[in-house]
Amino acid sequence: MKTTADETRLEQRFQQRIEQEQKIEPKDWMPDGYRKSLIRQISQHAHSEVIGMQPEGNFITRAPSLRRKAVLLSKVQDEGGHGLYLYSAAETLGTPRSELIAALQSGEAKYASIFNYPTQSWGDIGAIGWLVDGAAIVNQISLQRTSYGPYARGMVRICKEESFHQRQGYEIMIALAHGSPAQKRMAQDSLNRFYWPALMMFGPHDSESAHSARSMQWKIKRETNDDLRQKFIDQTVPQIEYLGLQHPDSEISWNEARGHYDHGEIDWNEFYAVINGNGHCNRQRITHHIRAHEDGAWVRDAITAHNEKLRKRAQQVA
Ligand code: BYC
Repeated sequence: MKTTADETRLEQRFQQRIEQEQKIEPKDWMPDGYRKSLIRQISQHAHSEVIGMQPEGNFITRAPSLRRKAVLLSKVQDEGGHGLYLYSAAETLGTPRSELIAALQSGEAKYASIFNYPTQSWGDIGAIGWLVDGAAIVNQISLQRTSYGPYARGMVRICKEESFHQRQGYEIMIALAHGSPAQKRMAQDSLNRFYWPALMMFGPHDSESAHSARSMQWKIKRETNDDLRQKFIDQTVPQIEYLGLQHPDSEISWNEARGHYDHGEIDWNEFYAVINGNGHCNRQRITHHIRAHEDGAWVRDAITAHNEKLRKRAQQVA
């Protein structure tokens, strides 16, 4: 049995490895809190990818051309793939996928608040690719350096795909913003509705963030919520200017001394209402997930039966 002194030594050694930028791998010793925090963050990240398929999936049958439809279909499929890499990464920490999915469906586990907003127009598909995937990339580039090996490696591939997603969204916005007056109005309306929720994707202010301090110490997170949000705000200003649209934040202004844009405040009441289950689409998203999951039960059963058959055959041969 391990004594407290053994535990302390293990923790010190663990933290030393983190400081030396060594990746932590599934079979390595890790503090319980590190394991729990990773399972929480990686599984919520996976849930976000999968639930995030719904708002865009809503427009696959309504895309304005065959090309747009093919691109959107492929993008939404990519998101499902990201969910699968991330569930696999979470499973390496010892929690089966069925438990992770049960936590999503019961409301115990969160997913990104942004996906509880409805998609109302084709412009929203542009705004999601540009702003939502754009915000996700800013976060995920930093997560490529996260201390847990499987999560970091998953992020490298995800970032490559997200960069295509961001461009497809911005390309839609360029077409609309430089199109007819009605199309330009559509682009502006989508920007207005998705800008603030995109900023909320980075989480609460650092001063309010329950997990940031520990996660930064363990290098699960490499940059804080506010620092990442500022990066996104700064990169988005010239993109809005290029589109010739009006910035949704009337307080946005360049601060020469800080070398960053100053900005208005997020509506935090709205943020907390949405993450606590009271956004426009929370119930709809989970109901749909449960239905799709139940519809897919036969596929999981078939895979289990097939694996069992292979296992028995291998046993016989042996
Ligand atoms: N929405 O202490 P904090 C995509 C929760 S999908 C909901 O700062 P942390 C895409 C937080 O979980 C990419 N909940 O937490 C897919 C915590 O609650 P719990 C999604 C939020 O973990 C399809 C509490 O608030 N990306 O790209 O240190 C189509 C306190 O927060 C949110 C990721 O998931 C939120 N916005 O930092 C298109 C990135 N913010 O767990 C696109 C991975 C906070 O105590 N995750 N909460 O119940 C992260 O980087 C971090 O988990 C966060 C939050 C920055 C999100």
